[in-house]
Amino acid sequence: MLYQRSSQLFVEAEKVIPGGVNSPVRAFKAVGGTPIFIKSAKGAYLTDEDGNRYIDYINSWGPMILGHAYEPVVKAIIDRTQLGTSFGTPTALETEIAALAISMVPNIDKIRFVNSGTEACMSAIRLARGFTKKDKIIKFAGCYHGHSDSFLIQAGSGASTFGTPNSPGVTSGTAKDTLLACYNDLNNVSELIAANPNEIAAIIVEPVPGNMGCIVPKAGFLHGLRKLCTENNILLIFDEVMTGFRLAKGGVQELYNIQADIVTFGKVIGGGLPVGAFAARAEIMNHLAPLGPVYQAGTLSGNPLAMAAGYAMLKAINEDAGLFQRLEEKTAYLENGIREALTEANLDHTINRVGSMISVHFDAEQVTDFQSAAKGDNARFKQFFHGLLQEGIYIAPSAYETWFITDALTYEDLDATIAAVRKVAASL
Ligand code: KE4
Repeated sequence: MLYQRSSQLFVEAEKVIPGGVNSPVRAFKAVGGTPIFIKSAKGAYLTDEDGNRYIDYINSWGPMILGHAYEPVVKAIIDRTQLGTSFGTPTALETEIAALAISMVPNIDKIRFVNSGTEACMSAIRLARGFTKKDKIIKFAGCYHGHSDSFLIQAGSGASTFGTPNSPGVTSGTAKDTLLACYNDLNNVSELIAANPNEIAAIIVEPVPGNMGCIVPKAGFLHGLRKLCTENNILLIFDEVMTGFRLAKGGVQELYNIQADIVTFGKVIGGGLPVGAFAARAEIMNHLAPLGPVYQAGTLSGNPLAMAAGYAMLKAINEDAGLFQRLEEKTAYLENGIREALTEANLDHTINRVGSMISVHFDAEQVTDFQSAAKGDNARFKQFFHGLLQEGIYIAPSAYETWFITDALTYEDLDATIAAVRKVAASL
C-alpha cells in the first residue's frame, strides 16, 4: 500500500488542527505511522486518498452496523435536506424517532436527544445527581464515557478510593466525586459503597465494555450491580453508546434481561450523523428542564438531518428480524478463523467477543478488566495492526478498542480477513 497522498494531507492537517485530527485516537499514536485519510466508503469498504481499498472493522467506531452509505439512510438525509437543515424548534420527526427508540429498548419511557455520546453520558450523570440529590459516582477503570470532566479520572494513588484527574484541566474538586472501581469485581464495588454511605448518586458502566478491547461481563456481575444499586438507592446507568442497537435491538438490557435506571446512546442511533441520547423511566426524565429543575440543552439537539438519519437506521434495524443472528454468526466465524490462524502461528493470544463486538489481545491470560487488558503485548499489536493494514484490512489503531462488525461484510470478506491474519501472524 502507498500512502503518499495521506501523508501529504496529514502534514497539511497538522498545520491547522491539533495533531492533525479532530479526535485523538485517529492519529495512530498508539500504533505509530501516519493516519490514512479516507476519501469514500460503501458497504464494508473504505477507499483512501491514495486509492487503496480496505475491509473496514471500525465502521466509524460503531455507527455503520448496516454498512457505509446505507441507501435508506442516504436517501433520508438527502430528502430531509431539501426541507431545510435546522430550525431550533420542535419537529414531528423528533417525536417519531423518540417513540421508535422507546418501542425498541426496554425500561425507558422518555428519551432526550443530544449531539454525542459524551453529551449523553455527561447529562445522565447530572440527571442522576439531581434526581438522587447525591454527588458521588462510581465508574470503572478502563470504561470510557466520553471526555467530560467527571469521567477523565484515573485510580487514586494507593488505597485512596477517590479518583485523581487523568487530564490537565480536570479539577481535583471534580475528581473527588468520582470513585474508581474494577470491572467484574463486585466486592470492590461493595467496598466503595460502604466507604461512602448515602453519597453515591450513580454507578455508570459500559455493560459490555469496548474501550479496553471487548470485555465479557462475568456471570452475575451486572445483576450484582443492579442489586447493589437497588439496595443502596443508587441509579444504575448503562452507557450503551457502543452496545445500544448493536448487541440486540434493545441493547444489553434485552441481551441479559437486566434493568438499568438510565441508558445512554450514541453511534448507531445517529446512523452516522452526530446523535447521542439518554433515556429512563418518566419519574427520572421528568426532572429535566423545562419540566423539572435539572438543566440540559443544545442548539442542534434533535437536528432534523440527524434525526432523519437515525430514524432510517433504527427503522431498518427494527424491521430486520435476522440482523442480530447474522451479526452473531459472522463474528463467530471471524473469531474462529482468527483463533485458528494465531494458534497455527503459536502466538500467545486471547479473543474476547460478545455478539458483533470482538477484540484480539496478545496475551495468553484471560482479559477481564483494565489491569489484565494492559498486560497485552502492545509491540506485537502494532505489528499486527500495520501488517493487516498493508493487506487491506483496517482494524482499530489501538489495542484498547473493539472491532465493530457490519452486516455488510460477506463471508468472502471474512475469509479474506482470516487469510490476511494468517499471513501477518506468520511474520510476527
Ligand atoms: P462520543 O462523544 O465520542 O460520541 O461518545 C463517547 C463514548 C461514550 N461511551 C462509550 C462506551 C464510547 O465508546 C464512547 C466513544 N467511543 C470512542 C471509541 N472507543 C470514540 C472514538 C473517538 O474517541 O474518536
